[in-house]
Amino acid sequence: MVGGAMIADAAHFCVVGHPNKGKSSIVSTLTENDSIQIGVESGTTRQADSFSFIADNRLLLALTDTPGFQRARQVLAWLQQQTVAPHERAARVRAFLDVAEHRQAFPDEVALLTPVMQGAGIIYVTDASGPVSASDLAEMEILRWTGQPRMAVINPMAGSTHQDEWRQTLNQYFQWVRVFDPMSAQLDSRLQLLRAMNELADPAQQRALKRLIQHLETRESGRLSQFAQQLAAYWCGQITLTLDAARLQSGQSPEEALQQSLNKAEESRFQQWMQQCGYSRLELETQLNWVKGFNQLMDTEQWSFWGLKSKELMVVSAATGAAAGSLFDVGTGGSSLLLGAITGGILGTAGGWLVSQQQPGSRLSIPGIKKQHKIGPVKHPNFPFVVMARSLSFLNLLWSRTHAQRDALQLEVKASTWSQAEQVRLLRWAKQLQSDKWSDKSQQALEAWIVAQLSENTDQSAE
Ligand SMILES: Nc1nc2c(ncn2[C@@H]2O[C@H](COP(=O)(O)OP(=O)(O)OP(=O)(O)O)[C@@H](O)[C@H]2O)c(=O)[nH]1
Ligand SMILES: [Mg+2]
Repeated sequence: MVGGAMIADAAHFCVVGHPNKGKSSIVSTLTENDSIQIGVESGTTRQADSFSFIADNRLLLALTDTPGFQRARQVLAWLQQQTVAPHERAARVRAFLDVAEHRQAFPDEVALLTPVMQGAGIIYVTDASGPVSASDLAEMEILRWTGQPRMAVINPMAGSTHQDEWRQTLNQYFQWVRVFDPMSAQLDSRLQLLRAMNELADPAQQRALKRLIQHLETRESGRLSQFAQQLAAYWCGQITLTLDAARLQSGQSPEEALQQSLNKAEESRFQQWMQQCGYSRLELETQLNWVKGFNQLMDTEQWSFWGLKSKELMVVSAATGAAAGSLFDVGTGGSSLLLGAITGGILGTAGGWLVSQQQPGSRLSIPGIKKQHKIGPVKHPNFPFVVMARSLSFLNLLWSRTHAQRDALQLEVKASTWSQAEQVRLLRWAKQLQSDKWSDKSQQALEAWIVAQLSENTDQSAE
């Protein structure tokens, strides 16, 4: 049941096992739901609850998260009180559920066996961190008595030191046994699990699972170009962002206003990506935890972490300014730095270099309000790097994350890892944008470069 309605034609599996073995984490990753409670303490999940994966308005998969087995040996003893032929075992489990007192005596077992006996398949979760105990065996035996399709997952959360022993035992009770880590499972291993569910399920559920597998595959291949286009559009928007000076709130400095708008644009872009990937509550952190308020684009004092250090910046800026000269001709610095905006030293703190106030009639004025002064765009040569590094980093992390991971996102420093030729390219693109020389070709080249950056990361995380 999901939301009180019977699940017709959707695949339905119940995630069961000992307390605190990562059951909820698995449900969270497979249904892409980061609102499911996961906790270090045993007994986080107190009642069975179903979560669904809906694609194109169709409920394709329902997973029931359950509390862990608490009294498996006693339940098995009750089941075995009578001599029961193998074909009568499922009926015996039903009889167990029909005894009203069992709801008080065995609330967790009743909660997890009820959906199974209503037709759900079983995903049994263990971390294989200790030897197989008598109560573990009782759990597996009870599940075998249900007669429902059964698969087992070893969640390697605590080293899984007894994997061989567990694997051999699980093979006796389950039709499919694999390692699955809900914290790091990329699409490939999720698909592997779904394909196994597909093999075990009945024909109606198989249709739903096939549709789900196809949906995930198509979505993944579409995401690369979708994200690249979105990132390119966002970057171009930030590089050329200007404000109308006449609309400044009183007492607000042009720098403040522009910084606010740029921060907002980043925040809103990040929020949209979060939503697209199904995250409802992600926090942004940095690897420099001791610096407070370090998580906004326009924390300019910290730009050298995301962007380039002063020396690198000097070299790359000079190379970009020197049209036909040597790429590394630092001697052309000063006058040929990006857009000629830097005169007082590249690493001046937030101040005059950040903003150019254009005169009426300048190229970047918006038609209709040409007479107004424009604030922006930001001309510091590190700005294009910082915007790109932060957003690429955010997207990479988001993409390789699973919904069971609940720690804050820690952006990584990126711009300095790009080759000097790439850095020069980025600055040239920024320069073209700011001088109105942007072309479709530049746009395509920028998107292709972003695709390469994103693919590099997804390839690495799949290894
Ligand atoms: N390192 C690591 N930790 C994990 C993994 N899976 C789960 N955890 C952690 O283990 C703890 C328990 O995870 P849950 O998913 O809540 O486990 P559960 O089986 O639902 O627990 P109960 O609801 O209490 O029965 C949480 O702190 C998780 O963050 C894993 O694959 N690796
Ligand atoms: Mg749980």
